[in-house]
Amino acid sequence: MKIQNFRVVRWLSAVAVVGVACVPALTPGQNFADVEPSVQQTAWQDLEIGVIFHFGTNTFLDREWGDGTAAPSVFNPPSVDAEQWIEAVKAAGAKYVILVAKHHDGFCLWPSQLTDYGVKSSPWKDGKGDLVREVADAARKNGLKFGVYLSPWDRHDPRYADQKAYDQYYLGQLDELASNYGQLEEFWMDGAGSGGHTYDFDRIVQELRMLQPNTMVFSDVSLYKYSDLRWAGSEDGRVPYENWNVIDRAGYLRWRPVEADTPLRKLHWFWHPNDEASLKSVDELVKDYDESVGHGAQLMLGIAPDRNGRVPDSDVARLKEFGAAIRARYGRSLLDDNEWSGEFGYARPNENPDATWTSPDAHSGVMGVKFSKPVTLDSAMTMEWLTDGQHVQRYAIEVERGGRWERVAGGEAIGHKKIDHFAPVTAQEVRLHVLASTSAAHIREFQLYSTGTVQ
Ligand code: FUL
Repeated sequence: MKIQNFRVVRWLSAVAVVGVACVPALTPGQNFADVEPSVQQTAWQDLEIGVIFHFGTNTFLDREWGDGTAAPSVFNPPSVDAEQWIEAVKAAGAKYVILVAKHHDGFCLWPSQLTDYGVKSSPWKDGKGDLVREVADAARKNGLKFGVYLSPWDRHDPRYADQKAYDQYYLGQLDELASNYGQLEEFWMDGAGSGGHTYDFDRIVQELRMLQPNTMVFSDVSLYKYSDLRWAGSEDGRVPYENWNVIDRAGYLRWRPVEADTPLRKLHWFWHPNDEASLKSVDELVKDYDESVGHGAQLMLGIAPDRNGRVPDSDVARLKEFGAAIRARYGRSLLDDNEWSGEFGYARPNENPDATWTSPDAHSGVMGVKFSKPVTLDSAMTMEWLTDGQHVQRYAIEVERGGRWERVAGGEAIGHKKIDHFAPVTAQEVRLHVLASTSAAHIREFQLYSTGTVQ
């Protein structure tokens, strides 16, 4: 089991050295800046974009929340193609996928031994299909991480009326998913619809941690006690700035990065007929990206395969356009395409996330770049190296004009990533000015862009 954000009182190691027999006590870190992420959390934050697939009886019945009465016979997609799903989301830049293995209607997309209500009673593949397996395999084959959503709220199973019996059932289903489908990157626990029902989540999460010690537990507000990452509080795919990784939500401080989920088709997680008009536009998706990833959060797009079992062409095209738009804006920076000198020279994060610039002063610092000739820029991207915690508390992006440094952007938190847009400005020297930091600032990447999209 992962126990995070606890610091051993320093003198205890000295006590241990002199051989005093005592069990070291753990004291919770009480300062925000002292709380550090787990290695799994920083690795997860590097993924930046994920998707969640909703597909089930609702897809065939034009519903968002099934009431648990749908006959398994309605689930009969003629041409499920998990590879096509994964290719579609990969084009958008997704690095991980979550499959809703069981939504609130209780219908299971894997052949659970604990209920007949699921694919095994459907005509799909004569009841021999296993969609969890197909999506997990396709994701991993294409280099994407895989995780599941297992709805606690179950509107079909009669055991739901008996809390103890249902806990046992949910635990059994969790065992199946956590034992048979390899490493789960993320496990979605969703409190939706559960008002009035009590679950033994202490036991459930303990079991999950035992079987999947590296999985990231997502939860909404009601289950924060257990979460390694947190819900953004809306389904907009946007996170208000500033966004800090350490928050107090269950009486103690913990590193809890944010996942901002939003359906690609506005308000619809499941596929509905004649619904193309609700597809988010490329501009809306880019804004989602800028206000989630660009605010140091994760963007999770909801994708809804249709009744054929494929991501519709319109959605495939939109995902591709979105991926292309992000690459066009941020794929190459002014540092890639111009000569410059200065305190840079780190690899890009995916090449070496641990190459950082550290401010020589304890609480502030300046790093800059001088181009060989003036450039026009309208955006900056800054990443903090978070392994030691989130330290920067105020910063500015400044350009040199007429012998003076002018602020063009800035703010408080940087965190995993901060994207700043500003009116186009032409300058030869640009710097990141860390104005306040709880200890030495660690900057992992600083890039400048001319996106041409900022007025
Ligand atoms: C919510 C659910 O109620 C929605 O149907 C959807 O699955 C969304 C991702 O989470 O809580």
